[in-house]
Amino acid sequence: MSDFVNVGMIGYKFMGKAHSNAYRALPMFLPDVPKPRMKVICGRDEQAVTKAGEQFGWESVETDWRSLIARDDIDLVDINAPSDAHKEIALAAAAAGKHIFCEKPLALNLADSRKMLEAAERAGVKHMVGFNYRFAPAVRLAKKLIEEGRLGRIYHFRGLFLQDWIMDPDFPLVWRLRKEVAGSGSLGDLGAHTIDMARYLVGEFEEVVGMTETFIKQRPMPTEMTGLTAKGSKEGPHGDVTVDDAAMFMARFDNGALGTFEATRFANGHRSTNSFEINGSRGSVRFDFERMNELEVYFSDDPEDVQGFRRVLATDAAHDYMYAWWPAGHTIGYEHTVTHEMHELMKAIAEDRQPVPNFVDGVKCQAVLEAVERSAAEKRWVKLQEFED
Ligand code: SOE
Repeated sequence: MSDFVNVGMIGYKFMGKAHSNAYRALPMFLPDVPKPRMKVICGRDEQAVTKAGEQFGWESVETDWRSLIARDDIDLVDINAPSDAHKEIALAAAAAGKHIFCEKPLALNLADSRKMLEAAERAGVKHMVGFNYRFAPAVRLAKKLIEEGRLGRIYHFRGLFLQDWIMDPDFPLVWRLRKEVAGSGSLGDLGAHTIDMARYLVGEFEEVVGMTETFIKQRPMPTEMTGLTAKGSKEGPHGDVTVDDAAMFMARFDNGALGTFEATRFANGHRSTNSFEINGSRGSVRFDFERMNELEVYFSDDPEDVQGFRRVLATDAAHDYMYAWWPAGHTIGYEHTVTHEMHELMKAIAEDRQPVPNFVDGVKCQAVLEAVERSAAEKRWVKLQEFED
Protein backbone atom coordinates (compact mmCIF):
# COMPACT_ATOMS: atom_id res chain seq x y z
CA MET A 1 0.00 0.00 0.00
CA SER A 2 1.25 3.43 -0.91
CA ASP A 3 1.52 5.67 2.13
CA PHE A 4 0.02 8.67 0.35
CA VAL A 5 -2.78 9.66 -2.01
CA ASN A 6 -2.09 12.94 -3.82
CA VAL A 7 -5.30 14.96 -4.04
CA GLY A 8 -6.34 17.71 -6.45
CA MET A 9 -9.59 19.37 -5.42
CA ILE A 10 -11.90 21.45 -7.64
CA GLY A 11 -14.18 23.73 -5.59
CA TYR A 12 -13.40 25.62 -2.43
CA LYS A 13 -16.65 26.71 -0.78
CA PHE A 14 -18.89 24.79 1.65
CA MET A 15 -17.91 21.32 0.45
CA GLY A 16 -14.34 22.33 -0.36
CA LYS A 17 -13.90 23.36 3.25
CA ALA A 18 -15.57 20.19 4.57
CA HIS A 19 -13.36 17.96 2.39
CA SER A 20 -10.20 19.87 3.31
CA ASN A 21 -11.06 19.46 6.98
CA ALA A 22 -11.52 15.71 6.43
CA TYR A 23 -8.17 15.32 4.65
CA ARG A 24 -6.47 17.11 7.51
CA ALA A 25 -8.25 15.12 10.21
CA LEU A 26 -7.61 11.63 8.78
CA PRO A 27 -3.91 11.23 9.68
CA MET A 28 -4.62 12.36 13.22
CA PHE A 29 -7.80 10.39 13.99
CA LEU A 30 -8.06 7.55 11.45
CA PRO A 31 -4.44 6.90 10.49
CA ASP A 32 -4.93 3.32 9.24
CA VAL A 33 -5.35 4.55 5.64
CA PRO A 34 -3.00 6.30 3.19
CA LYS A 35 -2.48 9.93 4.11
CA PRO A 36 -4.17 12.38 1.73
CA ARG A 37 -1.61 14.90 0.49
CA MET A 38 -3.37 18.20 -0.22
CA LYS A 39 -1.49 18.97 -3.42
CA VAL A 40 -3.64 21.44 -5.30
CA ILE A 41 -6.90 23.32 -4.94
CA CYS A 42 -8.64 24.76 -7.99
CA GLY A 43 -11.19 27.54 -8.59
CA ARG A 44 -11.81 30.20 -11.23
CA ASP A 45 -11.42 33.24 -8.99
CA GLU A 46 -7.66 33.37 -8.38
CA GLN A 47 -7.81 35.65 -5.37
CA ALA A 48 -10.56 33.70 -3.63
CA VAL A 49 -9.08 30.26 -4.32
CA THR A 50 -5.62 31.39 -3.21
CA LYS A 51 -7.09 32.62 0.05
CA ALA A 52 -8.97 29.34 0.52
CA GLY A 53 -5.85 27.34 -0.35
CA GLU A 54 -3.85 29.13 2.35
CA GLN A 55 -6.63 28.89 4.90
CA PHE A 56 -7.36 25.18 4.29
CA GLY A 57 -3.71 24.14 3.91
CA TRP A 58 -3.27 23.25 0.23
CA GLU A 59 0.23 23.19 -1.29
CA SER A 60 -0.64 24.99 -4.55
CA VAL A 61 -3.41 26.60 -6.57
CA GLU A 62 -4.75 26.21 -10.13
CA THR A 63 -7.42 28.32 -11.82
CA ASP A 64 -8.11 25.90 -14.68
CA TRP A 65 -9.22 22.37 -13.75
CA ARG A 66 -7.67 21.05 -16.97
CA SER A 67 -4.23 22.02 -15.68
CA LEU A 68 -4.96 20.19 -12.43
CA ILE A 69 -5.92 17.02 -14.28
CA ALA A 70 -2.85 17.30 -16.55
CA ARG A 71 -0.53 17.19 -13.53
CA ASP A 72 1.14 13.84 -13.06
CA ASP A 73 1.53 14.30 -9.31
CA ILE A 74 -2.25 13.90 -8.75
CA ASP A 75 -3.84 10.49 -7.94
CA LEU A 76 -7.34 11.59 -6.93
CA VAL A 77 -9.57 14.34 -8.35
CA ASP A 78 -12.10 15.65 -5.82
CA ILE A 79 -15.00 17.42 -7.57
CA ASN A 80 -17.11 19.71 -5.42
CA ALA A 81 -17.78 22.48 -7.95
CA PRO A 82 -21.45 23.17 -8.89
CA SER A 83 -23.25 20.22 -10.47
CA ASP A 84 -23.03 21.37 -14.11
CA ALA A 85 -19.24 20.97 -13.91
CA HIS A 86 -19.27 17.37 -12.66
CA LYS A 87 -19.55 15.44 -15.92
CA GLU A 88 -16.86 17.15 -17.97
CA ILE A 89 -14.33 17.08 -15.14
CA ALA A 90 -15.09 13.45 -14.23
CA LEU A 91 -14.75 12.29 -17.85
CA ALA A 92 -11.40 14.09 -18.17
CA ALA A 93 -10.18 12.77 -14.81
CA ALA A 94 -11.09 9.20 -15.79
CA ALA A 95 -9.37 9.58 -19.17
CA ALA A 96 -6.25 10.70 -17.31
CA GLY A 97 -6.42 7.61 -15.06
CA LYS A 98 -7.19 9.52 -11.85
CA HIS A 99 -9.46 8.25 -9.08
CA ILE A 100 -12.56 10.42 -8.67
CA PHE A 101 -14.63 11.68 -5.78
CA CYS A 102 -17.72 13.60 -6.92
CA GLU A 103 -20.28 15.44 -4.84
CA LYS A 104 -23.99 14.65 -5.13
CA PRO A 105 -26.12 14.74 -7.17
CA LEU A 106 -23.67 12.97 -9.46
CA ALA A 107 -24.84 14.79 -12.59
CA LEU A 108 -27.53 17.03 -14.07
CA ASN A 109 -29.43 14.01 -15.36
CA LEU A 110 -29.42 10.22 -15.58
CA ALA A 111 -27.79 10.06 -19.03
CA ASP A 112 -24.82 12.14 -17.87
CA SER A 113 -24.42 10.15 -14.66
CA ARG A 114 -24.28 6.94 -16.72
CA LYS A 115 -21.57 8.42 -18.93
CA MET A 116 -19.56 9.24 -15.81
CA LEU A 117 -19.92 5.70 -14.47
CA GLU A 118 -18.99 4.16 -17.84
CA ALA A 119 -15.91 6.39 -18.14
CA ALA A 120 -14.71 5.53 -14.64
CA GLU A 121 -15.29 1.80 -15.18
CA ARG A 122 -13.55 1.87 -18.55
CA ALA A 123 -10.55 3.63 -17.02
CA GLY A 124 -10.45 1.20 -14.08
CA VAL A 125 -10.25 4.01 -11.54
CA LYS A 126 -11.92 4.23 -8.14
CA HIS A 127 -15.05 6.36 -7.99
CA MET A 128 -17.10 7.65 -5.09
CA VAL A 129 -20.17 9.89 -4.72
CA GLY A 130 -20.71 12.24 -1.76
CA PHE A 131 -23.58 10.81 0.22
CA ASN A 132 -22.00 11.68 3.54
CA TYR A 133 -24.99 11.12 5.84
CA ARG A 134 -24.57 7.34 5.52
CA PHE A 135 -21.45 7.82 7.57
CA ALA A 136 -23.10 9.08 10.76
CA PRO A 137 -22.48 6.36 13.39
CA ALA A 138 -26.17 6.43 14.42
CA VAL A 139 -27.16 5.72 10.80
CA ARG A 140 -24.66 2.84 10.68
CA LEU A 141 -26.34 1.51 13.82
CA ALA A 142 -29.73 1.62 12.07
CA LYS A 143 -28.19 -0.31 9.16
CA LYS A 144 -26.74 -2.92 11.54
CA LEU A 145 -30.07 -3.43 13.31
CA ILE A 146 -31.84 -3.91 9.96
CA GLU A 147 -29.17 -6.29 8.62
CA GLU A 148 -29.29 -8.37 11.79
CA GLY A 149 -33.05 -8.67 11.40
CA ARG A 150 -33.67 -6.87 14.69
CA LEU A 151 -36.39 -4.71 13.11
CA GLY A 152 -37.87 -7.70 11.29
CA ARG A 153 -39.56 -7.20 7.93
CA ILE A 154 -39.43 -3.54 6.89
CA TYR A 155 -42.80 -1.99 6.12
CA HIS A 156 -42.25 1.77 6.09
CA PHE A 157 -39.58 4.35 5.31
CA ARG A 158 -40.55 7.96 6.09
CA GLY A 159 -37.92 10.51 5.03
CA LEU A 160 -37.71 14.29 5.33
CA PHE A 161 -35.11 16.83 4.33
CA LEU A 162 -36.42 20.27 5.26
CA GLN A 163 -34.65 23.62 5.00
CA ASP A 164 -35.74 27.28 4.97
CA TRP A 165 -32.78 29.29 3.62
CA ILE A 166 -34.54 30.64 0.49
CA MET A 167 -37.91 31.53 2.04
CA ASP A 168 -37.38 35.25 1.62
CA PRO A 169 -38.77 35.96 -1.89
CA ASP A 170 -35.93 38.49 -2.33
CA PHE A 171 -33.23 35.91 -1.66
CA PRO A 172 -31.15 35.94 -4.87
CA LEU A 173 -31.18 33.49 -7.75
CA VAL A 174 -28.13 31.45 -6.65
CA TRP A 175 -26.85 28.56 -8.79
CA ARG A 176 -28.84 25.99 -6.82
CA LEU A 177 -32.01 27.63 -8.24
CA ARG A 178 -31.02 27.28 -11.89
CA LYS A 179 -31.77 24.02 -13.66
CA GLU A 180 -28.90 24.27 -16.12
CA VAL A 181 -26.41 24.43 -13.20
CA ALA A 182 -28.11 22.34 -10.50
CA GLY A 183 -30.17 19.78 -12.47
CA SER A 184 -33.11 20.10 -10.08
CA GLY A 185 -33.95 21.98 -6.88
CA SER A 186 -34.76 20.65 -3.44
CA LEU A 187 -35.36 17.27 -5.11
CA GLY A 188 -31.76 16.73 -6.29
CA ASP A 189 -30.06 18.77 -3.58
CA LEU A 190 -31.87 17.41 -0.53
CA GLY A 191 -34.07 14.57 -1.78
CA ALA A 192 -30.99 12.87 -3.25
CA HIS A 193 -29.62 12.40 0.27
CA THR A 194 -32.90 10.87 1.49
CA ILE A 195 -33.14 8.60 -1.55
CA ASP A 196 -29.62 7.40 -0.87
CA MET A 197 -30.49 6.81 2.78
CA ALA A 198 -33.54 4.78 1.76
CA ARG A 199 -31.54 2.72 -0.75
CA TYR A 200 -28.85 2.12 1.89
CA LEU A 201 -31.27 1.08 4.63
CA VAL A 202 -34.31 -0.40 2.87
CA GLY A 203 -33.37 -1.34 -0.71
CA GLU A 204 -34.02 -0.52 -4.34
CA PHE A 205 -37.01 1.49 -5.57
CA GLU A 206 -39.66 -0.13 -7.75
CA GLU A 207 -41.94 2.82 -8.52
CA VAL A 208 -42.68 6.41 -7.47
CA VAL A 209 -45.40 9.02 -7.71
CA GLY A 210 -44.66 12.61 -6.86
CA MET A 211 -45.27 16.31 -7.19
CA THR A 212 -43.04 19.37 -7.22
CA GLU A 213 -43.71 23.09 -6.86
CA THR A 214 -41.86 26.34 -7.42
CA PHE A 215 -43.43 28.87 -5.07
CA ILE A 216 -41.32 31.90 -5.99
CA LYS A 217 -40.93 32.07 -9.76
CA GLN A 218 -38.51 35.03 -10.07
CA ARG A 219 -35.70 36.31 -7.87
CA PRO A 220 -33.09 39.09 -7.92
CA MET A 221 -29.86 38.25 -9.71
CA PRO A 222 -27.05 37.65 -7.19
CA THR A 223 -24.25 40.15 -6.83
CA GLU A 224 -22.26 38.07 -4.32
CA MET A 225 -22.37 34.44 -3.21
CA THR A 226 -20.65 32.55 -0.39
CA GLY A 227 -21.74 29.00 0.37
CA LEU A 228 -25.46 29.17 1.04
CA THR A 229 -25.59 32.93 1.59
CA ALA A 230 -25.86 35.54 -1.15
CA LYS A 231 -26.56 39.20 -1.83
CA GLY A 232 -28.71 40.78 -4.51
CA SER A 233 -30.83 43.89 -4.86
CA LYS A 234 -34.60 43.59 -4.98
CA GLU A 235 -34.68 46.71 -7.16
CA GLY A 236 -32.11 45.20 -9.56
CA PRO A 237 -32.62 42.72 -12.42
CA HIS A 238 -34.52 39.50 -11.75
CA GLY A 239 -34.29 36.04 -13.32
CA ASP A 240 -36.50 32.93 -13.48
CA VAL A 241 -36.26 30.17 -10.89
CA THR A 242 -36.09 27.04 -13.04
CA VAL A 243 -36.06 24.31 -10.38
CA ASP A 244 -38.48 23.02 -7.74
CA ASP A 245 -38.67 24.72 -4.33
CA ALA A 246 -40.33 21.63 -2.87
CA ALA A 247 -40.80 18.01 -3.88
CA MET A 248 -42.91 15.27 -2.31
CA PHE A 249 -43.26 11.69 -3.42
CA MET A 250 -44.34 8.21 -2.44
CA ALA A 251 -42.47 5.06 -3.34
CA ARG A 252 -42.80 1.30 -3.38
CA PHE A 253 -39.57 -0.62 -2.84
CA ASP A 254 -38.65 -3.90 -4.56
CA ASN A 255 -39.00 -5.70 -1.21
CA GLY A 256 -42.59 -4.49 -0.78
CA ALA A 257 -41.87 -1.71 1.74
CA LEU A 258 -43.58 1.67 1.25
CA GLY A 259 -41.88 5.06 1.45
CA THR A 260 -42.83 8.71 1.73
CA PHE A 261 -40.39 11.52 0.98
CA GLU A 262 -40.45 15.28 1.40
CA ALA A 263 -37.69 17.67 0.33
CA THR A 264 -38.24 21.40 0.63
CA ARG A 265 -36.50 24.70 1.14
CA PHE A 266 -39.74 26.28 2.36
CA ALA A 267 -40.17 24.62 5.76
CA ASN A 268 -40.03 27.73 7.93
CA GLY A 269 -38.00 27.16 11.07
CA HIS A 270 -36.26 24.05 9.73
CA ARG A 271 -32.62 24.95 9.17
CA SER A 272 -31.68 21.43 8.10
CA THR A 273 -34.03 18.74 9.34
CA ASN A 274 -32.71 15.59 7.71
CA SER A 275 -34.59 12.72 9.26
CA PHE A 276 -36.13 9.33 8.71
CA GLU A 277 -38.21 6.75 10.50
CA ILE A 278 -38.29 3.08 9.62
CA ASN A 279 -40.96 0.69 10.89
CA GLY A 280 -40.46 -3.06 10.81
CA SER A 281 -42.36 -6.06 12.10
CA ARG A 282 -40.16 -6.30 15.22
CA GLY A 283 -39.28 -2.68 15.83
CA SER A 284 -38.65 0.83 14.58
CA VAL A 285 -35.83 3.37 14.35
CA ARG A 286 -35.92 7.17 14.14
CA PHE A 287 -33.05 9.50 13.18
CA ASP A 288 -32.80 13.27 12.94
CA PHE A 289 -29.52 14.77 11.76
CA GLU A 290 -29.92 17.81 14.01
CA ARG A 291 -29.43 15.29 16.85
CA MET A 292 -27.09 13.11 14.84
CA ASN A 293 -25.44 11.32 17.76
CA GLU A 294 -28.72 9.66 18.68
CA LEU A 295 -30.82 6.86 17.23
CA GLU A 296 -34.26 6.30 18.67
CA VAL A 297 -35.02 2.60 18.79
CA TYR A 298 -38.18 0.65 19.58
CA PHE A 299 -38.30 -3.14 19.97
CA SER A 300 -41.73 -4.77 20.19
CA ASP A 301 -40.37 -7.70 22.24
CA ASP A 302 -39.37 -5.44 25.13
CA PRO A 303 -41.42 -6.23 28.27
CA GLU A 304 -44.79 -4.54 27.92
CA ASP A 305 -44.37 -2.30 30.95
CA VAL A 306 -41.23 -0.61 29.53
CA GLN A 307 -42.11 -0.60 25.85
CA GLY A 308 -41.44 2.66 24.06
CA PHE A 309 -38.83 4.43 21.95
CA ARG A 310 -35.47 4.56 23.70
CA ARG A 311 -32.69 6.99 22.86
CA VAL A 312 -29.41 5.28 22.05
CA LEU A 313 -26.40 7.57 22.11
CA ALA A 314 -24.22 6.19 19.33
CA THR A 315 -20.91 7.36 20.76
CA ASP A 316 -19.46 4.16 22.26
CA ALA A 317 -16.53 2.30 20.73
CA ALA A 318 -19.15 -0.30 19.68
CA HIS A 319 -20.50 2.23 17.17
CA ASP A 320 -18.85 2.57 13.76
CA TYR A 321 -15.98 5.06 13.65
CA MET A 322 -16.42 6.14 17.28
CA TYR A 323 -13.24 4.36 18.41
CA ALA A 324 -11.41 7.09 16.48
CA TRP A 325 -12.82 10.05 18.35
CA TRP A 326 -13.50 10.80 21.98
CA PRO A 327 -14.52 8.83 25.09
CA ALA A 328 -18.14 7.57 25.09
CA GLY A 329 -20.68 10.35 25.48
CA HIS A 330 -18.45 12.93 23.78
CA THR A 331 -20.44 13.77 20.69
CA ILE A 332 -19.35 14.40 17.09
CA GLY A 333 -20.76 16.69 14.35
CA TYR A 334 -21.51 17.21 10.66
CA GLU A 335 -17.86 17.36 9.61
CA HIS A 336 -17.21 13.89 11.00
CA THR A 337 -19.57 12.33 8.45
CA VAL A 338 -17.35 13.79 5.74
CA THR A 339 -14.17 12.59 7.46
CA HIS A 340 -15.61 9.06 7.65
CA GLU A 341 -16.57 9.28 3.97
CA MET A 342 -13.02 10.22 3.03
CA HIS A 343 -11.71 7.41 5.23
CA GLU A 344 -13.76 4.95 3.16
CA LEU A 345 -12.31 6.45 -0.03
CA MET A 346 -8.70 6.17 1.15
CA LYS A 347 -9.31 2.66 2.50
CA ALA A 348 -10.83 1.52 -0.79
CA ILE A 349 -7.88 2.91 -2.74
CA ALA A 350 -5.48 1.06 -0.41
CA GLU A 351 -7.48 -2.18 -0.66
CA ASP A 352 -7.90 -1.89 -4.43
CA ARG A 353 -11.71 -2.08 -4.34
CA GLN A 354 -14.49 0.34 -5.16
CA PRO A 355 -15.54 2.62 -2.29
CA VAL A 356 -19.18 2.62 -1.18
CA PRO A 357 -21.21 4.61 -2.14
CA ASN A 358 -19.78 4.90 -5.65
CA PHE A 359 -20.98 6.05 -9.07
CA VAL A 360 -23.29 3.01 -9.31
CA ASP A 361 -25.15 4.45 -6.30
CA GLY A 362 -24.99 7.91 -7.87
CA VAL A 363 -26.64 6.57 -11.05
CA LYS A 364 -29.33 4.65 -9.15
CA CYS A 365 -30.18 7.76 -7.13
CA GLN A 366 -30.28 9.81 -10.32
CA ALA A 367 -32.77 7.32 -11.83
CA VAL A 368 -35.10 7.84 -8.86
CA LEU A 369 -34.77 11.64 -9.18
CA GLU A 370 -35.65 11.39 -12.85
CA ALA A 371 -38.58 9.06 -12.15
CA VAL A 372 -39.99 11.59 -9.63
CA GLU A 373 -39.60 14.42 -12.15
CA ARG A 374 -41.35 12.36 -14.83
CA SER A 375 -44.10 11.41 -12.42
CA ALA A 376 -44.64 15.06 -11.43
CA ALA A 377 -44.69 16.20 -15.06
CA GLU A 378 -47.00 13.41 -16.30
CA LYS A 379 -49.05 13.08 -13.09
CA ARG A 380 -48.75 9.29 -12.86
CA TRP A 381 -46.89 6.43 -11.11
CA VAL A 382 -43.52 5.81 -12.78
CA LYS A 383 -41.68 2.49 -12.59
CA LEU A 384 -37.89 2.52 -12.32
CA GLN A 385 -37.94 -0.12 -15.05
CA GLU A 386 -38.73 2.70 -17.49
CA PHE A 387 -35.17 3.91 -16.95
CA GLU A 388 -33.33 0.64 -17.52
CA ASP A 389 -30.50 0.76 -20.08
C1 SOE B 1 -27.89 22.98 0.73
O1 SOE B 1 -29.22 22.78 0.63
C2 SOE B 1 -27.07 21.82 1.30
O2 SOE B 1 -25.83 22.35 1.55
C3 SOE B 1 -26.92 20.64 0.35
O3 SOE B 1 -26.33 21.04 -0.88
C4 SOE B 1 -26.07 19.59 1.01
O4 SOE B 1 -25.94 18.46 0.19
C5 SOE B 1 -26.71 19.20 2.35
O5 SOE B 1 -25.85 18.34 3.00
C6 SOE B 1 -26.97 20.38 3.22
O6 SOE B 1 -27.66 21.37 2.52
